[in-house]
Amino acid sequence: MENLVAWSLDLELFDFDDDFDLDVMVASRGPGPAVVLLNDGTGVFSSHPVPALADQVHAALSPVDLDGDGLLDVLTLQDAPGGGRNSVLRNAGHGEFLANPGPFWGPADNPVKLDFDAATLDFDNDGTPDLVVTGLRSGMLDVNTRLLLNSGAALMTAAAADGAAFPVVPELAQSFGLQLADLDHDGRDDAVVAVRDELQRNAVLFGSADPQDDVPLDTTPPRIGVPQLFSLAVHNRERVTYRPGSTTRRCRLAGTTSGSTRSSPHTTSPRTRSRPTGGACRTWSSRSASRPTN
Ligand SMILES: [Ca+2]
Ligand SMILES: [Ca+2]
Ligand SMILES: [Ca+2]
Ligand SMILES: [Ca+2]
Repeated sequence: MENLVAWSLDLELFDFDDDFDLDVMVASRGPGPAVVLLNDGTGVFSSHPVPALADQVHAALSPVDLDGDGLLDVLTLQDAPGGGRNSVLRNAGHGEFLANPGPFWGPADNPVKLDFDAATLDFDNDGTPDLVVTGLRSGMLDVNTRLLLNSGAALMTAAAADGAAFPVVPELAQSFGLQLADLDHDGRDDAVVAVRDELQRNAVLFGSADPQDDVPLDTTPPRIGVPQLFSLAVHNRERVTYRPGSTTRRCRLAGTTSGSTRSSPHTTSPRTRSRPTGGACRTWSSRSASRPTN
């Protein structure tokens, strides 16, 4: 097997080119940039050069739709050998990405750090994925775990408690991995932290409402996006043709009956009807799961 990356600390499977199959992105600490392998839909992968990654090496990556356009963007962490700033690669569709446009993550909220992982949650319940990043503490008082709020156009450090999502304690000085979930079902996100310190155990921190933590209740249901629309269509035995930034066509398959589909209580749309008549296709906007445009 060809060795494409010399030093890699992360790998993600996601749909890089928006054609509904899983592709591979491999982080690289160099020499050489990250590697993207596109899936042809049958499990055969081929290298896909990405100009936005050409000058970049990084420690970790995380796919997430930051700007809410239905296309997965990519966060990259430590974009330099030995540590650096983080970046946002914004998905422009069809496998093309723009490096930190705007900038989406400006220098003031993106200092040079030794970040090794990022996890998302909608901390402020405004429908946008917010971000917690963590990594190695570079000094006694270095805030190595931060909460960043996402306006949909930029990431900004949360104002609360010097920007720390977690306390600056020795136990969390070498955080290498982070996952967020509501483990105790109290409506507040909790955190599981992987620690690279032989003297410390991995940690679970429970979100609480006390003024020091101030983790709010999660009151916002997940948004319906294109993947959910696709899965509804599969359930209804329909064929879906999706073009990013354009329209989505849904066609009832021959020999099937159509019906209405209720969304779950956790979706934003109370009901999505799916009754194409006479076998005809219907076209939806790619931003809407429930309103035919013609
Ligand atoms: Ca793909
Ligand atoms: Ca996006
Ligand atoms: Ca948010
Ligand atoms: Ca909880």
